[in-house]
Amino acid sequence: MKQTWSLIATLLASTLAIPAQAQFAKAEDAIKYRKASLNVMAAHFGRLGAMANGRAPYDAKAAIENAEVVAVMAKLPWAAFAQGTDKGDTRAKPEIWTEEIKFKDAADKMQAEIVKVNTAAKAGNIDALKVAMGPAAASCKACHDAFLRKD
Ligand code: ASC
Repeated sequence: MKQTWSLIATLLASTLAIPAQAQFAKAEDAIKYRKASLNVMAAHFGRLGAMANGRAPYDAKAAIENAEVVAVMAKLPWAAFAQGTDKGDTRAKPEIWTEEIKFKDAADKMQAEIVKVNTAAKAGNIDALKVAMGPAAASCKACHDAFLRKD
């Protein structure tokens, strides 16, 4: 019985470990991937921000396209914050791995705000977009303040 439990525990542990290991051969690959997805997200979020604050003309179609890219990108970085990817060319703080629930909450919060940005973009209404962009930008900043080194 003892052996069975230890076998189950071993199998479970290896199953849980599969996703990150299967996606990224090396920590460096995971770091590059999460930075790339966050950078693409930031570029498209920035274009929405420019429209929302009047630095760029409002273009309803472009707003929808940018919001859709942000929504897809917003899902990607998190699997790349696997255990063991804390060292290297990264400004990720150790708290990402010591306060995992708080980190996940911050990631979930951002994605929830991005859903609202998409709804606003699809409504074709600049005022709705402005309203949605504030909390979305705040959710980016909250996560950076807690989990991104400043150096
Ligand atoms: C952006 C961007 C971020 C957020 C953040 C909001 O456009 O690239 O990371 O907004 O600066 O405070």
